[in-house]
Amino acid sequence: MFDSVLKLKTTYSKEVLGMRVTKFLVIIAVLFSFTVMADAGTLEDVKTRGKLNCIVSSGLAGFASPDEKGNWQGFDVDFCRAVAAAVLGSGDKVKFVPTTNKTRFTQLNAGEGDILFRNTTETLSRDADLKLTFLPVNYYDGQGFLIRKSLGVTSATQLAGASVCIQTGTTTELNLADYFRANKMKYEPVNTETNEESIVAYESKRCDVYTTDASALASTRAALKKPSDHVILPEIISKEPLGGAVRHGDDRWADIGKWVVNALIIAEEMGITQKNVKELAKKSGNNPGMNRFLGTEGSMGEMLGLDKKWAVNAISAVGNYGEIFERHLGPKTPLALERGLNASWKAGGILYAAPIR
Ligand SMILES: N[C@@H](CCC(=O)N[C@@H](CS)C(=O)NCC(=O)O)C(=O)O
Repeated sequence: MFDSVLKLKTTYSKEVLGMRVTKFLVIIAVLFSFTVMADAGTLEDVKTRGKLNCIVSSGLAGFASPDEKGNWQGFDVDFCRAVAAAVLGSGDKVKFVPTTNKTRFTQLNAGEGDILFRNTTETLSRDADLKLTFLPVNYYDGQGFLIRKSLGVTSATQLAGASVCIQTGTTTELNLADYFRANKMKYEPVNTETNEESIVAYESKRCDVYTTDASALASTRAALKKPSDHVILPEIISKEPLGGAVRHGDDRWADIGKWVVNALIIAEEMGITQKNVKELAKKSGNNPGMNRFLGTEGSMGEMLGLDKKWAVNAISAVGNYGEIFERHLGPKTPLALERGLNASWKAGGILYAAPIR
């Protein structure tokens, strides 16, 4: 090394050498800043800001909508609150960023939100082309049809020639085209940008039928003037695994989102609830898995770059997955949805989170 420096000294004048060193340092600095950018530091940004910016929908009762006092409520909202609680210690430290289907990914990629929970289906193109990292599925859904009973239609196969309300920028419009093509039927699309617009169009009979995720249809039907005049057809024409998402390029942040979702699911499996979590976390018990979860043993929080009470804080803020579901979507809510596929694998569903160990 010293030899080569000597050789450089003899070959180049001090000025040329100086320029080369400067150039070299600039390149190193640029490469370093790219590495930092690729590693994004969302966790640090959120901690410095003291708030999580969470991208949600513009309003879908049960999933994300502001109540009469302007407080956001819903299933997706609680996932935002759980992440905020795990990272910042309080489920209230969230700024909700309402988006349409069309703008949600651009807004996430532009940094207007740190994370997205917005009735969003994981697909290959959204991952590989739009560069989103999906978190574990938090609602297994599928696309259905809502129609006025008076039309006498009992199956989606009778929808040839129908006018169909759909929202742009969704998997819904792509599935609809596939379904009608495969069944050699024609339809007339009536495009809208939000659920609210779709409801107006549907109620004013600008479309015969409204299609979207079955969970959103349950929410929409409950919001209609006379829900019992409308029926959801039996066909489910697609798979819609709904989940949170973050931008590509920040693995640490993606890990945090992923393990918070897993923690909510695992808490239900373990019988850890919003009510008992603080008591359970007071001391180490003789269930090692529970101890790891509660942070009374091991260093799971530390590995994520979080406090050891990260999972306790998340559950204290919103409860476990089952509690969130019951509160916003379950049989006692206007949506009246059954757990179905979204039951824990221990109760006949397919919710199955990777272990915290
Ligand atoms: N899961 C599908 C469909 C999403 C979707 O259409 N969501 C509607 C359901 S009605 C929504 O969230 N609307 C609320 C809004 O308009 O802001 C996707 O990811 O493309």
